[in-house]
Amino acid sequence: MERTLILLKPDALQRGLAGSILTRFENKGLKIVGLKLMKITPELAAQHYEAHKERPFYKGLVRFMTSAPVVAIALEGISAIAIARKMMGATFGSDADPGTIRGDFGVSRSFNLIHGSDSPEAAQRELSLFFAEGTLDYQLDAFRWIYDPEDEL
Ligand code: D4T
Repeated sequence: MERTLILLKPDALQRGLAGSILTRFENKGLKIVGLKLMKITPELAAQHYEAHKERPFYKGLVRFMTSAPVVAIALEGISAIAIARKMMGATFGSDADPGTIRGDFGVSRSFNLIHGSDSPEAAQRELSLFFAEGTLDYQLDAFRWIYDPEDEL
């Protein structure tokens, strides 16, 4: 089982898409182990996007991410990181395939609705940034029907 950090960015919440996007992850069979509405501080944005510090879009990205609340979500599942990334689609809505979150809900080349960790190392780092208090351990009864225990768990 893997855990990954998802952020529903300010445009997702302002456009009333947070519920629709969360529903996609629930429908897929990913387990919610953390969920909160929060405002990202400039300090947290700087830590989260440290790798992009020198990129020309960095300032605008931090401004956007701190401009309004986001929904932070921790999801659990087998290959949760890769599955969530696939569901998100390509970075820009204009390039993302139909059927993906960015492909279905956006066209922008900067307001791209959602963030998802891109590796186990990134997931661990980002979960500790956004869920410093930890995520939840509990039994999701539906997992009995989402995974075949004989070959998957
Ligand atoms: P995130 O990190 O938000 O899940 O997006 P991606 O993993 O798909 O894309 P990324 O790391 O390359 O970019 C991070 C973030 O910066 C914005 N961005 C990116 C932008 O505004 N202009 C740009 O030219 C690029 C490359 C969008 C996502």
